[in-house]
Amino acid sequence: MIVKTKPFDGQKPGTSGLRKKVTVFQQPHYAENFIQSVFDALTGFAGKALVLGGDGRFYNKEVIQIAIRMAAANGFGKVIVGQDGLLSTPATSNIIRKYQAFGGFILSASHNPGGPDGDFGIKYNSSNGGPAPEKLTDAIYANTKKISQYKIEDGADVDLARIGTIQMGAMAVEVIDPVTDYQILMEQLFDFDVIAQMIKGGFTLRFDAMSAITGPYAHAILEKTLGTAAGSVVNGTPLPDFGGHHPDPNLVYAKDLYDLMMSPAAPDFGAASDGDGDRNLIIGKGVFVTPSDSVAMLAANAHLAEAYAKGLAGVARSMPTSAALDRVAAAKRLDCYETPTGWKFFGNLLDAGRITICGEESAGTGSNHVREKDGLWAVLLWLNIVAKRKLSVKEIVEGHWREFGRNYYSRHDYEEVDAEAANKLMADLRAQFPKLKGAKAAGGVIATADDFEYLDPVDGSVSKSQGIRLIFEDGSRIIYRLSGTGTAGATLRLYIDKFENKQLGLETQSALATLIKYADDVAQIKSRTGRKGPTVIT
Ligand code: VG1
Ligand code: CO
Repeated sequence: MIVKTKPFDGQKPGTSGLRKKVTVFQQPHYAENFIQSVFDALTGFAGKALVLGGDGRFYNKEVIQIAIRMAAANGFGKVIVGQDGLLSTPATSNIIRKYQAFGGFILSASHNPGGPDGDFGIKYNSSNGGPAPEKLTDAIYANTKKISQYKIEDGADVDLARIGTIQMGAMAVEVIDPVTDYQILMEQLFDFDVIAQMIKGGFTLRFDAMSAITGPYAHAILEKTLGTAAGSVVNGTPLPDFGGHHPDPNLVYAKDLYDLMMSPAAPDFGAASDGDGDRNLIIGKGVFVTPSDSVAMLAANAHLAEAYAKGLAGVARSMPTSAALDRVAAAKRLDCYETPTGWKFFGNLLDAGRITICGEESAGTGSNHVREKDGLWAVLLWLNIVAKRKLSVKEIVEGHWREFGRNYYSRHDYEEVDAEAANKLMADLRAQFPKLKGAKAAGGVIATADDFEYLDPVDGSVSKSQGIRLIFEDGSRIIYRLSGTGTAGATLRLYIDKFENKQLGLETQSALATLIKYADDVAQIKSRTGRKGPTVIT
């Protein structure tokens, strides 16, 4: 049936899909309008397959049913959906690729909180398994502003608890186990025997699934297959409100894990993932591995795992991610690309075979095995490396710093600040930065001051205004940008990166103190936002 509707506030393409408060999505026709706006931006899907899944957050169940009915009415031949409407982001990417689907929807607001007062989101991924590129998100956004109708089938809800295939009109609905295909892929990439041996030998770990989607995957892979002790996966049942927590694996929201890992009772390895399973937090006994370091260390050691034994084609990092990866690339003579924030920018490089491993400072790491960042993949690669090298995480981290030097790195988030004040801050910085070039500041000289612009080397597209950078002569960097994933006010992110090859054991915030102070002086963050300090420091 065809339902008449009106253009709606579909939001400019963000870092990752459409993200809004649950209460916004609950407005009549809201989810339908967005889904139809996506379908209207696509061509050639008649009779093809669409993959559907979500991270289990509040409203997942409702929107999955809407999406199935709309896929049928719009002429898809088949929907492949995770049991109970569940699929992690990397698992969705894998299923799209493996079954050559036309694309897929992931229902998630990722690391944002869930529940009736929390956030909801819809991401569309294309046939390569990756987030819709900017061209497509622009077209979707344009459709949201002119939509007048959507197509949806009538009828009862599909029973998503039962694995198997049923028909909805001319369309097949195949309900699959969310874990099986993902686990098969992981077993192909990594030396499960070597990891299992290490675990048998007494290696202990804790994985915190944060009551989000990775629970079922971690139970199956870590506990049941690799043999970690029962209970080593905690918060392993996906809950609609994530147990009231923020499913963001950082030092604030995964504090219990951090505290454990710094205590005498620490297991050998600690890790966590986010709402939709694409992020990873890695903490060794007594050592937190910053995500920027983690991608560099994984790139340096990846050849120890089966899938990467032949070496890497190249690597990439998002612009605000520390330059630790660049040092590994230089030593190994690999191309190293610098992209804007957001996984969609890695897609072309991966598809073109120019890179094998890539990552973001926001705890996203991944490879060419799918087209999304992948939390459990990073955990398994770390375990594979630890098992092969027979060293602790701490020994690997410290050895890496001795070999490559250390990039002290931190991100300061000012969450949900007044949007107008944040926009003004950025506008004033943009007006000011040409004057900063050549300035003596924070004990150094500013060599470059600009607004990051990316020229995609594969398709030639240009993305402007991706963050203001102050780059010092010694390579230290201060970066300011506004988040594209928040749902209330604005979130200002300040990133600080400083290379050091002598003093390797400093405390991060003190090592960066001069740069941090200068960053605030230039942008007047505290006075303009009215905040005494950042909401989250990573
Ligand atoms: C944040 C991170 C970015 C990440 C994005 C989506 O974006 O900084 O690195 O790709 O979230 O991650 P922003 O625009 O808020 O800085 V996920 O795990 O929320 O899909
Ligand atoms: Co995520």
